[in-house]
Amino acid sequence: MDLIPAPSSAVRRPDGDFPLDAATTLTAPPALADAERWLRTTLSAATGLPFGPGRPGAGIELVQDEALAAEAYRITVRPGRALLAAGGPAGALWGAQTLRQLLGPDAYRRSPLRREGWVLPGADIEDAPRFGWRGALLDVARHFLPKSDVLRFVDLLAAHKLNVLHLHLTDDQGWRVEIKRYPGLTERGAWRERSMVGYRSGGRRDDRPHGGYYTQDDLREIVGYAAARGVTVVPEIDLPGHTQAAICAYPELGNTDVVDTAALGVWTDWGVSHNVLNASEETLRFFEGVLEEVLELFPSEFVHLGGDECPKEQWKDSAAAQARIRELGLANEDELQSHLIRHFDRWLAERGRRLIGWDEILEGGLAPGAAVSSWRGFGGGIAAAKAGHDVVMCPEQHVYFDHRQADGPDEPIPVGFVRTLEDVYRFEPVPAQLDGTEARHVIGTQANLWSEFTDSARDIDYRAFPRLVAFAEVAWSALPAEPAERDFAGFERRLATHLKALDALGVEYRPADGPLPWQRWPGVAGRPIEGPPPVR
Ligand code: TNX
Repeated sequence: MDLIPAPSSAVRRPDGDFPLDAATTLTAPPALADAERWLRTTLSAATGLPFGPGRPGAGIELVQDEALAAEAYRITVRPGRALLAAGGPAGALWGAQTLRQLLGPDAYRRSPLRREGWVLPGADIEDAPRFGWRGALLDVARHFLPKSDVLRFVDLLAAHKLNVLHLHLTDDQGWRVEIKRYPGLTERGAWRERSMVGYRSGGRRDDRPHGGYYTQDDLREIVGYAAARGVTVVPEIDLPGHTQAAICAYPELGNTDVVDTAALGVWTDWGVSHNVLNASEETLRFFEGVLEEVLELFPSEFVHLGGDECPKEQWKDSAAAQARIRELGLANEDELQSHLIRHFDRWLAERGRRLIGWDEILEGGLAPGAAVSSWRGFGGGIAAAKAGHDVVMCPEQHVYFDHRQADGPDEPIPVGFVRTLEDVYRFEPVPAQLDGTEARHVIGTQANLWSEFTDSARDIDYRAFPRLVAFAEVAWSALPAEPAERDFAGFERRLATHLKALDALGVEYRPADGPLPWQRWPGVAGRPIEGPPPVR
């Protein structure tokens, strides 16, 4: 049956095959309406069969089974009958994805190649995810990704039972979310004059303006579309660093006593800008205003506030920042950063939400309710989990999919580490240093698609696939007794079928033997890190 990600158990019942035809019905209780609608729409388009409503006890039937966990499901296929029992709406959506997969790669097309011969193979399947947070980050700040491509990416996440889309909405190079009370953020902050092409050392620029942003209605649409597919969108508003786009729109947000922030533009370089927020009360109020609108758009429990890579030079030079440090009784600039994060940790908690930030938020003391995205390796995540904080493991040495997936002169824009499909398949999110209780704080894992060196959905497809397929199995499927027992050869066999599904979906994954000519970026400099990633 070649299922990916591998289910907890799957038994083929050759005498249970269920041939589908125009009379095959689809029923579900109101609580599972999202899964019913998705299944009817998707399977009707691919097969040309109507899947009209029917009676319980016949055809394809979705039911809720309180004994199952919310994301768990069970599928039983017998002649004339396919029963999908799910713990809740999410489990029903994941089971629905499995039903499509059981029909084979042509079921991923949007119009029927044939109207006959559709068979659900007889089977007994039981399944539930290993982690509750199975994420991917899209960096729509460095290069804007049109809304239609974001919606398509949501479909791809859901097809792999990934359930978190972390949208990196703001950075030095662009502000991508409409904020009604501060229109300048997008009027000015969403556009830049040009971009670096490749790494700084190559000295290349494209001299072509770049930009774009999502209106609040666009974001409501994305959030709703994702929710109907089991995917939660977690917004990221990065602060206090990675904020040059906001500062150029509202110069009073910057360290005006050390730089002429009114002269800044949206940054046209990659890297870490030294222009960071000041720590005044007014700036806190400004971002509370931003976040009030963000909370209205994104119902997710977690809100990501970045906190990464905030250079402290301007705070060291700024009399205002130093006065603020004294006034607040803080020891240094790290504690000032920590003060800002703590402020928003509290502010979010008062509104029933939780803060998540990059592992730099550990520096100067972690805010009480904060969760950590561990990106500079496992260390931050280990420290946070040991201190009782929740952690999403996304170490750059393993799951930064902007990094290349093979070594070779044709591989586009060599940044970071080489991480092959097999490396990703063997990635283990829970480090051995954590005991059982601590390990439960690893709520999941995430692959990050930073976009300095990808400027279209085609580039993202190439970087993300097929590695995201391997990653989905890491995030979803149960861990074998020994991590070394991960059966990569078996995965590759199943992948051969799954690549046909990706072909049917129109995903431009990296071919196993390397990039096609138009997938290369000849002569564009990167910054490769040679050798294997450091041991955790
Ligand atoms: C580090 S991950 C960053 C990003 C870059 C990425 C490139 C993180 C918190 N910061 O801003 O895009 O490296 O790989």
